[in-house]
Amino acid sequence: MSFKGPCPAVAPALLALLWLSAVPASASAAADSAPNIVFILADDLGWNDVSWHNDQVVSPNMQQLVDTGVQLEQSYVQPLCTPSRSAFLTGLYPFRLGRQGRPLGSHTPTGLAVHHTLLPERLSRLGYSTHMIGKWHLGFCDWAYTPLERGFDTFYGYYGGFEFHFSHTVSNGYDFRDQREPDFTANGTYATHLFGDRAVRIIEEHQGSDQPFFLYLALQNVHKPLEVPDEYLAHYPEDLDEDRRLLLGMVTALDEAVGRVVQALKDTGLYDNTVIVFSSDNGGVGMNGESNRPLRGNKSSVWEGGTRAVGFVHSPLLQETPRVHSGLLHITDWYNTLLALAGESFLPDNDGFNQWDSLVDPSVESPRIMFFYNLDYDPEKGMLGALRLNDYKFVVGEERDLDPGEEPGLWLFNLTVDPNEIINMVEVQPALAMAMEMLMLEELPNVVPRDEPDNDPAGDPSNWGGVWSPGWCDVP
Ligand SMILES: *[C@@H]1O[C@H](CO)[C@@H](O)[C@H](O)[C@H]1NC(C)=O
Ligand SMILES: *[C@@H]1O[C@H](CO)[C@@H](O)[C@H](O)[C@H]1NC(C)=O
Ligand SMILES: *[C@@H]1O[C@H](CO)[C@@H](O)[C@H](O)[C@H]1NC(C)=O
Ligand SMILES: [Ca+2]
Repeated sequence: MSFKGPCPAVAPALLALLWLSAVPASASAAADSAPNIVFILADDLGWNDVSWHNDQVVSPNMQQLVDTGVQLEQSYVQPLCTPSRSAFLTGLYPFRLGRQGRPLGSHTPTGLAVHHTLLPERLSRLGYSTHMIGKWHLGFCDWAYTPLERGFDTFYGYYGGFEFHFSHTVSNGYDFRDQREPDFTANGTYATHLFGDRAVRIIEEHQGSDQPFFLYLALQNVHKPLEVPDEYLAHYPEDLDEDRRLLLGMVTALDEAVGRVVQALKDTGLYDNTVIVFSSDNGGVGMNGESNRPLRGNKSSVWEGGTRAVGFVHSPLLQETPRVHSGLLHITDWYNTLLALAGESFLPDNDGFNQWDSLVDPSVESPRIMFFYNLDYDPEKGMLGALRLNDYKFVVGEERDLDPGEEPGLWLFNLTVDPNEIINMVEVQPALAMAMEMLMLEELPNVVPRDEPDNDPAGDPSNWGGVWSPGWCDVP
């Protein structure tokens, strides 16, 4: 089974390009001792919400990592939480998993299909200890869907998609666990502080150990509801839009947690052999109209504002830093990239590429030239989604964030000259538009229908002592 195979119906030039992209990834030689991996995923952090894109933002710790690391400027994710997290942990496009649609709700009786081996399980087989902190959002109606059954040795955080940051409740239930047990001691403490504390503790526990670790730190900030301890607001002018000020305060709190992780790595002597990756899971919601500026669109859409993520890699193992990396990278790439880094010599066949060599060495180009922003089929609307091929992006049927009077249709953009998706080239380059549409149509038979069963009241916390809990669905 090959997911990257080219399609015979396209022009020969395109075909040649695609063959290039189909060369199997090879694992690079692992470091003398496998490095520790810290993967930090921010929630709903927008393009314009970090200090390296907007000097109003106070994020000095992350800025420091960017200033001494590799800033990712062409790093793409899915438009929403559950799809991005599914892609990260499987190396597969969400449309292969039925997860290309809406994020999972806490009453939804399903989860990330259990027959896929997730990244932590593979790292575990390579000798890593594996830790997950923060937001899961890949299903919990049965224990089989939860982090400790999917390859993580430890879990500290919440199962759902969002909740209040101090009370750890959403709707009528509490959602916060340490391993498998509800942890009521978290009640009243800001989640990002708790997650920072736990990350520091895990790092300290590894001091002096020969065993490498993988820490997946899925921070709650800056997802709504907008809540942050007052101290972080002091960094921003009082006359700023109130929501904007809260959101930026949440960025600064997130930044502090990142800084504490780095300090703990340095204090324990683990820093020199650690790779830190940072990414947002999707673009900002854009309620205040500026979080992804100047990109078009917001979270939930395939426009750049929803999918072009802020991110960086920082590690003493990287060469010729600082630098800005403009090679194409997709969230499915981390699976094979991190496995290669961990010393895996037989990388699985999935939608991702091993990007490690291109991240380490500026003379190595990204192996990726194309990716699907999303792909889906709706019986009434037909094909939906977007495809990237080198400079070009082809969009089908997007309904969100349209200009006044604009209808969902077909768009073609040369992002190299038009990164904000203003000039539709469909009429100017119809052959290219058609070839890209063909590539999407060819892939359409591989789209697994959305796995979106109706909510099940059996999952309601009123049946489970007021806590969102597993145990109320069947696993197919
Ligand atoms: C959390 O603490 C508040 C204030 O003490 C209390 O009212 C609430 O019931 C607690 N929540 C849970 C789930 O224990
Ligand atoms: C989303 O982004 C656009 C910019 O493309 C902005 O004008 C709009 O207000 C945003 N929409 C929402 C729903 O926040
Ligand atoms: C996209 O625009 C850039 C900048 O003008 C140009 O160099 C490039 O050739 C264009 N891409 C294609 C494939 O036409
Ligand atoms: Ca998100």
